[in-house]
Amino acid sequence: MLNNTQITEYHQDGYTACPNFLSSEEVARLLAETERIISGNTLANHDKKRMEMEPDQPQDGAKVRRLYEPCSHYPLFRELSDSEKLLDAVEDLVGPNILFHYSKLNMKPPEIGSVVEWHQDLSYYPLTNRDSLAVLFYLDDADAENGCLQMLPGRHEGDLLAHTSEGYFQGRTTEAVDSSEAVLVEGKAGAAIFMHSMTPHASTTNRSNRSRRTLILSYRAADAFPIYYGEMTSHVETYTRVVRGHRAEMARFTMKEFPVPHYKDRSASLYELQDRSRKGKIR
Ligand SMILES: O=C(O)CCC(=O)C(=O)O
Repeated sequence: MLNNTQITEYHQDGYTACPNFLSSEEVARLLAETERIISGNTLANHDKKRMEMEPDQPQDGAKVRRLYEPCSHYPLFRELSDSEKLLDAVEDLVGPNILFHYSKLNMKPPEIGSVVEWHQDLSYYPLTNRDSLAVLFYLDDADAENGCLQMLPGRHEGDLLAHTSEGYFQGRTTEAVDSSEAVLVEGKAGAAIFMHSMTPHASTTNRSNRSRRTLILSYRAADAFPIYYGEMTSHVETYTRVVRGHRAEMARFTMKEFPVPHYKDRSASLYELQDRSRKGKIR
């Protein structure tokens, strides 16, 4: 359960941080399971259905960029996504009927960990209403050097920032973000950050010799339905499940209109999409 200050902060700023949400034992168990899952995978030879590697490393390099959908594939992660403590907190923010939406573990390995450019999550998966969020668990201490999250407080209200150029979705904002407004969300391992799906966020590359592993679980109100059904949506929707309350009989609409993400050629992971966008390949 969140306290009133945290709930108010979430609604005002678009995020709230809860230090020590996970105990050090819980963090250690999640990290041990992560090590087990990634062990033996290399850039040249890895399970492409389950993980994405950092591209800028030798063929025998073992630096993983992201684990796909850990809460659907591995029981220890699934247990966390179903835990009462976590769902109580999510209920405080999106209401009693909750859908698990997706999960990922961003590894941000030492000295290489890829940049994540400014974006709003809802730009990737437009829904009929805005009651959706991500819970970001730091599994390592996170600070400016190893690429902690950065957010623009109070920018979750109002219209979506532009993420499109020449008619195609770029996976990052295409209008300038005033980074002087950005707040660095530093935190110790075990902290949970509850972030609204409209909150602009980003992170730098990892310039340190420490990892910055962050487990991300997304939930939404059960009456928030996809309004754009592209390749990405059809894949992600196969993993959704009601985790509290009941499924919705009605979709709830709170917006008159919302931009849809037209992908050029094919959908891709955030990292790949943003990289192609930087190289001017999405036009
Ligand atoms: O890992 C990060 O720093 C940001 C993650 C993120 O925004 C995402 O994966 O959508």
